[in-house]
Amino acid sequence: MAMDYSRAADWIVAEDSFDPEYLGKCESIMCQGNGYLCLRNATDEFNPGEQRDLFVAGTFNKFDDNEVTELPNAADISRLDLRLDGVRFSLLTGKVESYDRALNLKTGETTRRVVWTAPNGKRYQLVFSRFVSLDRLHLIVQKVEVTPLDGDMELDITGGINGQMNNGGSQHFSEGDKRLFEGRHMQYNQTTGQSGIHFVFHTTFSFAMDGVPQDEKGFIVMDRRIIKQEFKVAIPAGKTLTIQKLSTVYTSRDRDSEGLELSALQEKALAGQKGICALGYDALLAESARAWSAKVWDNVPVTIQSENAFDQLAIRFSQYHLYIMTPMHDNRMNIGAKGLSGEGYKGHTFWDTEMFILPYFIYSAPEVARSLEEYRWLSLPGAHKKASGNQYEGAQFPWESAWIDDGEVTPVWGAADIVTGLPTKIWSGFIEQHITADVAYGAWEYYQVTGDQDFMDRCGYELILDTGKFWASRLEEGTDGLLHINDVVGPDEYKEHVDDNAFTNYMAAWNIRKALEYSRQLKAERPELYSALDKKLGLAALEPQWEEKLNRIYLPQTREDLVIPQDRTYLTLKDIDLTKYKNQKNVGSIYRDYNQEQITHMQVSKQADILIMFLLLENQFSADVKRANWSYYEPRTLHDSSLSLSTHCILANDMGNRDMAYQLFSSAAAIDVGPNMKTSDAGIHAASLAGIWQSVVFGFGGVRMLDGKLRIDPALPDAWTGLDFYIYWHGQKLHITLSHTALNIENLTGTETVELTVYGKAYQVQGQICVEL
Ligand code: IFM
Repeated sequence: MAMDYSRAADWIVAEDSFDPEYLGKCESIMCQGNGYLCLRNATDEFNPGEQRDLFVAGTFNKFDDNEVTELPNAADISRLDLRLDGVRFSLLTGKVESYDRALNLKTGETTRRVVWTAPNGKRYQLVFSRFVSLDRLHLIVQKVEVTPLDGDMELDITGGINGQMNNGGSQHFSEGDKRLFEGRHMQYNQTTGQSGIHFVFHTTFSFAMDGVPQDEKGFIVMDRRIIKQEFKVAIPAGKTLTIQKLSTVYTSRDRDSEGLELSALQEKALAGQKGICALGYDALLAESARAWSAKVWDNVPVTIQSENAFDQLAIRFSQYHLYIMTPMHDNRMNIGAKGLSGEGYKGHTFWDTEMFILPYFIYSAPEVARSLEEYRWLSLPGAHKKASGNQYEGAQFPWESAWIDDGEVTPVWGAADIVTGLPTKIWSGFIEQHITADVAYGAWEYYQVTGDQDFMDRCGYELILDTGKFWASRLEEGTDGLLHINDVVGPDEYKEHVDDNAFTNYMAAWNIRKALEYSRQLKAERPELYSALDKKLGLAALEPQWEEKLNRIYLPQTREDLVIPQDRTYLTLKDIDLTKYKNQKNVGSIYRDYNQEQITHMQVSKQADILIMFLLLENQFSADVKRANWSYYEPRTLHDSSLSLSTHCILANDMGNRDMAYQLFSSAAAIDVGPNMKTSDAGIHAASLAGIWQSVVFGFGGVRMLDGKLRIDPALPDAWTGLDFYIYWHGQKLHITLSHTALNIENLTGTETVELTVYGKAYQVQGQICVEL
């Protein structure tokens, strides 16, 4: 079984055959959603080992005190049991004569075409299609077309709503009401045990024979946590029966349903269900496809001219997932590390948002970026709780976040320790602290690129000042008279309990510097806002502290060979031969030979650490320093986190190593959509997908915001002849077209002049400019 990229130019990601060993791959990469909900693409028929997931953003629930809160796996509406002339349809039996399963990235529709010979020798053609509407947030639509190929047939269809789902055994819901309305609309509701969120589901079947609607009467079945209908339909030879199943999900977490009694929510959801039933699959699909075009494909497309069609497919795949994973409708929610595509990382939000995903939205859909940073501002109470719980001041953001007032939700125990035989303790929730500066950086980056003063006044200044306050309290007095940040995990999670992780210290210093700068600026220019923030945060007392501490914070410096120590001990640790792990097929193989404790004492890195600093604080480091550190750390980095490759790709391009950059881009691009069938079982890699866009636009496209200024220093890989993309800068939409010899920038908005530099030369664009490269 393999992925099929032969229709990449037609926006199609496909698999060419069915293999029950690899169900997780397409369940994840072909998941469908709209940021409100997301349905994993488990096949309609049951398969052992499948992972059938339906998530609604923000509906977190904590099963019990031994577990952390997570996104509950809601009732399933996707399963359909079919019996063809009395024989259960299953690709594990009989013979699969032909098979094709495809995701059309342009429309968001998946289609699975099968010709199947049943064990009794009769042949059938089945086409399964489904989509989740991009703009009707509650809607999931399925269609199955069944054609007998050997004479008349009788088809039994069973489907409905199944509340027996769980998350790895944890059942998050209590059972609720079941009811059938008007003989066709099945209703089921369930309520989360701890957070008390009501979910109301409806599903409705309809049938047509060769396009002519049929009035089929179903037999209603109710069972424990299940409501379903059974239908029996005769299909004459040469005819095709089309089954449509339209489903909706509403929850009491929905902003426009807050405070509704369950009965009112049920009524509202039923009315919604009846409304969409009046429309059919094709009309709803066309409407959703139009929404995809308007929002993404006609608005901010990225076009790569290359002989290698996979590159174009990969960037479209990345954009597709960025929209289905992001709760654009509600600023109380953020993006999970696996989006909404699987149970991995429990739907929690990490630094992945600010460092990897946020830039996409800042430059492509600033209003979405604003919503993501408003989530952080709304989460400040949780950040205060975390800081004070650790005897610090200000806002300390949780390493993993869920609902806005949850605070820290990182699980404490993880995978097996091969030496002790115990679960490994996950220290990130306790001491991976750089996230606090990352959040502040995200807010600042949003402001610099958009100029959104209203956001800054309401949320941005407070985020930067309150996090600056945290860092001032976090610094530790050293015997050398300097201030240190001891006992942390940096971005490289293979190193635990380290002192003075360079990334953490530099980012903390950046955060404090920005806080001081803004505090002074507000005092001088915005006395009212300053006084409100001073009252909240005590700015007058903080300013002298910030100033004094900035002078004494320890920032690891370059050695003679220009290498900066990643932390106090990294460069003194033993080197081991990493060849085996560098050539591994699947990530994390080092854990098969060593435990975390042993890995902490070797010069081996999981992911980009110091190197991210060179991107964020680019102007602070010379090209020589970047090159020296790249050459030192990359050979010791296993890229065991999917976050690693895009950072390396962008830096490789910055250093002029275009071949290496392209190789790294190709590896990053392949993580989810690529041919390895085991990479995505627990869900797609959200940050890495955004990293593909960063590699293209920040890497090869050369776009960067540096100290508030736009810089475009492009360098295309040899494999590409052109690149075309759009970015927003201070409300102006720029269309950027690139070849190896020319850079064309058109200001499509044209209401203001955009200033930028290209390879050190300044330009102003209100209309269009062309720069020879
Ligand atoms: O945030 C990342 C981390 O950097 C590496 N482990 C996985 C996390 C979630 O993607």
